[in-house]
Amino acid sequence: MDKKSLIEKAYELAKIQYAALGVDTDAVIEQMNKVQISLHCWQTDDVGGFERPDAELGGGGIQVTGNYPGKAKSIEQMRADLDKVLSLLPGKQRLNLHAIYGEFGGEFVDRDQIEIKHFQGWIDWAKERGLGLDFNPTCFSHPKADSGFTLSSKDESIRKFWVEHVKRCRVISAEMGRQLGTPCVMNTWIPDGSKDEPIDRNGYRSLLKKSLDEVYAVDYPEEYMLDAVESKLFGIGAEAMTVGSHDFYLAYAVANHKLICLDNGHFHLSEQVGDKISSCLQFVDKVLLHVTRPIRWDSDHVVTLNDEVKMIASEIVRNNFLDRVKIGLDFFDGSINRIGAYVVGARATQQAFLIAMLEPTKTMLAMEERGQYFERLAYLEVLKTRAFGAVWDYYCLVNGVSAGEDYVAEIQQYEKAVLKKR
Ligand code: RNT
Ligand code: ZN
Repeated sequence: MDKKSLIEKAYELAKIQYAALGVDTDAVIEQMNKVQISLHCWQTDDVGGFERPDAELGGGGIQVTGNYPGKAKSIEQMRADLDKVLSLLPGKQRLNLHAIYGEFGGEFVDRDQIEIKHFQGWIDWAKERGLGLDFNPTCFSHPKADSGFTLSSKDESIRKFWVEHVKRCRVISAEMGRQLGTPCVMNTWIPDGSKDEPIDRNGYRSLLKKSLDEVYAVDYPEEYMLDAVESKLFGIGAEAMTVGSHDFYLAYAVANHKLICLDNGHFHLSEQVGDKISSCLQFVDKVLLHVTRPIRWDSDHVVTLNDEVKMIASEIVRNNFLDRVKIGLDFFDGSINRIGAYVVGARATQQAFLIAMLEPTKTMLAMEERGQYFERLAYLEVLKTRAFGAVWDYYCLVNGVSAGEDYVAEIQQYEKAVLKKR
C-alpha cells in the first residue's frame, strides 16, 4: 500500500475509535489551525546573533552546549533554516526574534542604538510568508551585562543603557505588529541576579520596578504589540537571588496589565507550569509560554512529548484558553543537527495540543462532577492508548508536510546539501 493510502486508512479507523469516545477527529484537525507556535530563531545559531561576525552567547546564566556542524552564521543561512523548519511543520506558525538578530549591515550598532530599519528586512521576510513576528530585547552577551545586573543595576549609566535598549525594542515591536497586522509579543527577560547571598534584595527589586515603569511609560495599541515579563528561579552564576523572580513579575504583570511569561524551565522541578495557567489567568489577561525541557536544571533541552508539555496543552485546550495563551518555544541544543532539534521540539509541542483536543472533555468533566473518579481515571488511561499518531499523520498529510518518520530523511538531505557545506 502506498504511504498516502496507509495514512488515510489508519485515520479512518482512528476516527471510528475516537468517535466511540465522543470525539470528532475532523473537527479536531480544523481546531488545530488555532494553535500557532512562535518559533524561537535562536535554535538555529546557539543564541549567537549577528551583531559581530563571530558573536556567541555570553553570560546571562544560560548556556548552549555542543558544536555540531552546520550552525547558521548569517541572516541568509538562518532564513534558509527557518524555511526548512517551516516546511516540516503543519499549520501556520510565527517567528520570534531577539534584538541581536538585526540586519546591521556589517557595522557595529550598540543595543541602545537599534532602530526599526535594522529589522525591516525581517518584517518584509515575514510578510512574504504570512508570518507574525514576536520580539525580545537582548540583555545579555554584552559587556554592560557582565556585572550580572542590567535593568536593576545600581550603576545609573548601565541601568539607563538597558532602559533605552528595551524602550527601543518596544518601538520596533509595535512597528512589526503594525506592518504585519498581528500583535507582536515582546518578552523581556533579564539575567539579573546574584551568585551569593546579597544584602540588598529589596534595592535591586525596586530598581527593576523603576526601570520597567520607565520602559512602559509609553502605551502602544494592543493590536500592535503586547508586553510580557519572564520570571526565573536562578541562573548559572546567579544562584542565590534572581531579581525578576516569579513573585516579582506576576505581581508586576497583574498591577500593570502585562503578560506573564511562564518558561517551564524556570521553576523548581516539581512545580508544574500546567497548573499555573488557570491561576494566572484569573488575574492577567494573557499568558506567554516558553516551552522547553529542563533536565535537572533549566537546561533548555529539545522539547519532547512528555507529561509536562501534555499537561500545559491540556489545561489550555480544556479551558478554551487558546486565545489567551501565546505559545513560544525556548530551547537550544547545539549538540545535534539543529534543524532536527528544532523540528522535533516544535512537532512535539503541536502533538501535545492535538492530544489535548482528542479528549472527550465534557464526558470526563461530567464523571468528575458526579464523583465517578474511577471512571475518570479509566478514561484518562484509555486515552493514552488511542491511536493519536494516526490522526497526527493525517493532519500532516492534509497540510502537505511529511508524516511519521519521513521528516528525518528530509532533514538528513538538508544536512547533506546545505548544513555540511557551511
Ligand atoms: C533564559 C530565558 C530566556 C532566554 C531567551 C534566549 O533563561 O529562558 O527566555 O532563553 O530569551
Ligand atoms: Zn525563556
